[in-house]
Amino acid sequence: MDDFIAGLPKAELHLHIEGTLEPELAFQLSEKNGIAIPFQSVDEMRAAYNFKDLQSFLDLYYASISVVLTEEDFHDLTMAYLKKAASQNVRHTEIFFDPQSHTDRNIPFETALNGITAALKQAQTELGISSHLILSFLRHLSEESAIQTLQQAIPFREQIIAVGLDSSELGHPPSKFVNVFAEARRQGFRVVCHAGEEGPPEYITEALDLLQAERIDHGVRCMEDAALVERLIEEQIPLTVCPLSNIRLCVFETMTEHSLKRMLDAGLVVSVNSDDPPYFGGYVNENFLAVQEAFDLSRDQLVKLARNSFESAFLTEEEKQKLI
Ligand code: ES4
Ligand code: ZN
Repeated sequence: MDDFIAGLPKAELHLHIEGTLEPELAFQLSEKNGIAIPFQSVDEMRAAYNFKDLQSFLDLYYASISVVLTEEDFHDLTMAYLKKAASQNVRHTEIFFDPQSHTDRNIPFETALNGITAALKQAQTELGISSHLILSFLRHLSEESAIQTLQQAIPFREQIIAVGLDSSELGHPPSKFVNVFAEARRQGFRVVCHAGEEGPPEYITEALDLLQAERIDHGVRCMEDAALVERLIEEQIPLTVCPLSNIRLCVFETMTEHSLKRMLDAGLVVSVNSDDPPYFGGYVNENFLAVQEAFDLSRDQLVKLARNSFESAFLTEEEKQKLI
């Protein structure tokens, strides 16, 4: 089954570029940039990837990105992920970046954006992997801060396909961001939203009704609301599920309790993604393997999950056909 999963053409639609920082690169950048990290070794850093909930992970995620400073650093971070993804037969990626986690430490918006987009272009040519970029607002910050971030993105409108919403979910519902998402839609951005990871099914409904989200990130708690599940199927709203992330952040205790199989059986458009791979113990193939083992998924079910990833992407039918 390992070989079968490895051979499947896949799209990865739920991946935070800041969350792809491997400890080895973190130490290299720490030395190069003279920014200390609170760990003695790569092993000690990896051992700290032990989380009790989303917030305990986010605290380390925001602290760790402090070593990434220059355009070249953003390029190298992005290129390292794209090489890994291409090696796993990922043909297309839609990558989140969190500009506020950089502008808040006085790194210009365009430093992050230019480094990331340079790597996306290089990987298209050198690795044959295509990519889109999604600007994600940090939901623990104010809507005003999100509006400022959207304004910074306007000159780069053509390089960013969509806007999203991530970070601490509980207490920061989609309704907090109605105005900024309305403006983003007016500017022509597509819309996705993290919802129903730690937050209740009502946040998924808000993301659909108030933000007009076209795709839901995680959404695993939708199974608590039968009417919502019916709607998600009816409207064919894709859900980008990240199985290892959900286990590491204690959304589910064990993989056999994860809602992915029930979601798939219900007819929801679910895909498998890696979220923040070094932190959660695996890239996309490791995520596929973990769910295959937990649910004894058949080859047909694995093919369905991989096909769903292309169906859920912001690609034209013609672009999809070329990639599969
Ligand atoms: C995230 Cl797993 C997860 N959830 C919400 N926001 C995030 N940012 C990076 N990873
Ligand atoms: Zn995420």
